[in-house]
Amino acid sequence: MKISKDQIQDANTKTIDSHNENFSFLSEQLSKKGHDVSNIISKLSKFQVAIPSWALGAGGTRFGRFSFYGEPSSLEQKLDDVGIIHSLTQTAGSVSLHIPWDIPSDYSAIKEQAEKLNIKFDSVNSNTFQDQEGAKESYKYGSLSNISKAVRDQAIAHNLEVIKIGDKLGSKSLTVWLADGSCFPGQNNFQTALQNTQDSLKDIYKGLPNDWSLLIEYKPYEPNFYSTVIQDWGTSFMLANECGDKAFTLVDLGHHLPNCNIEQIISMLMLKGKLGGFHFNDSKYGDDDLTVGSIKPYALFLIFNELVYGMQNNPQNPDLAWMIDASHNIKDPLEDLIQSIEAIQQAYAKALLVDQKALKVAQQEHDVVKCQEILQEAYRTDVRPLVEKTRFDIGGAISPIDTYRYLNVRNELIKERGKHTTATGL
Ligand SMILES: [Mn+2]
Repeated sequence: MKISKDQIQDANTKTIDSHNENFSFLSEQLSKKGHDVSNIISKLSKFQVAIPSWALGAGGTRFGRFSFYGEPSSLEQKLDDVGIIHSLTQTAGSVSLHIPWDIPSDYSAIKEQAEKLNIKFDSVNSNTFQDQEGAKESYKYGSLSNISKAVRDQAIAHNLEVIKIGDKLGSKSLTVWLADGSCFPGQNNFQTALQNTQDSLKDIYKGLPNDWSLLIEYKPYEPNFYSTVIQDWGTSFMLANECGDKAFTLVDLGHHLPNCNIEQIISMLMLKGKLGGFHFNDSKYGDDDLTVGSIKPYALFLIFNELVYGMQNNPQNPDLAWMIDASHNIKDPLEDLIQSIEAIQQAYAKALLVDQKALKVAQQEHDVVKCQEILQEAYRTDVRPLVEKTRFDIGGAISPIDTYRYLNVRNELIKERGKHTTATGL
């Protein structure tokens, strides 16, 4: 199924009048406060976030998985789903593939399809957290950190293969997330595991094309419950520095222990020019992969405030690879992703409203109350008409979720694909 421009325009006619009313009110208010509304809209319209190929089917837990009907069962169908989200939001113009779940059988056909849908190939993700059929070595006790050289070599070779696949598609970065670690004290020697990981990453780094980046993701626990080799930003930062200029840290919102100050981590990494990628999701307890902004919207805003500050003040930091890394198990995955995109755009818009000059003055005067007021003034602004206007101007839906339902997208997909389909890798 593809959504046409006419279908979106038709759906927009239902809400255009109330949207115009809301937007002109907000726009006037913001202009009076000295904001350049068209500049904010222009920044918002340029923001694109990648959709991971594994978020298009219903996710599962270790207790079970409940399929969502009409799921994509091939890479082609996954691209079509990203195309649907992109048509509605005009903000999801890239896909992040997971290898070996999404190896194309016909590269030129896949590239042609992506081009028609106006979708680019973002970072490619390697997988050494599960054994593949017919693999000689097992990752049960780790991959890049494994005590066995044969296992490490297999994992390195896999990553080099992923780079080759990504290169054929036009990707420009490799994301490495390792499940490596231990479940019990004494199981691993911490230093050996870290040293092996460092050496393996260096071997992968050597195979990186010149215009590529290596993004090193960290996570404190799960699937290992005693130690994880790359458990925090500091370890990732250290490994990236050891690898070289093309290696960066990737921050995933769900990969932190409770109450961690993620915005401060982002700010430090951007100052050092080492924040390479960013994965959005939300969580209450651990790596819950919930819809972005569904649990801690203020934290998301504070994070965006640092991202915006970094984008404006840290030319030493590269452009970020943005991706939604959520895969929930009870919602329609496409609606879930649309909600996430909406939350990301709202947080970005609010962060763009922070009066940075006034904040600097208040900080210099140690006016703590004023500092908080400035941030909350931006946070408490209802920016929804601004986000709607951005989407409308670039050909998207004023209300993507309503339009998705109005066009009966899920039923159309079930008609096309059948009820009981399962996305690869899930
Ligand atoms: Mn992630």
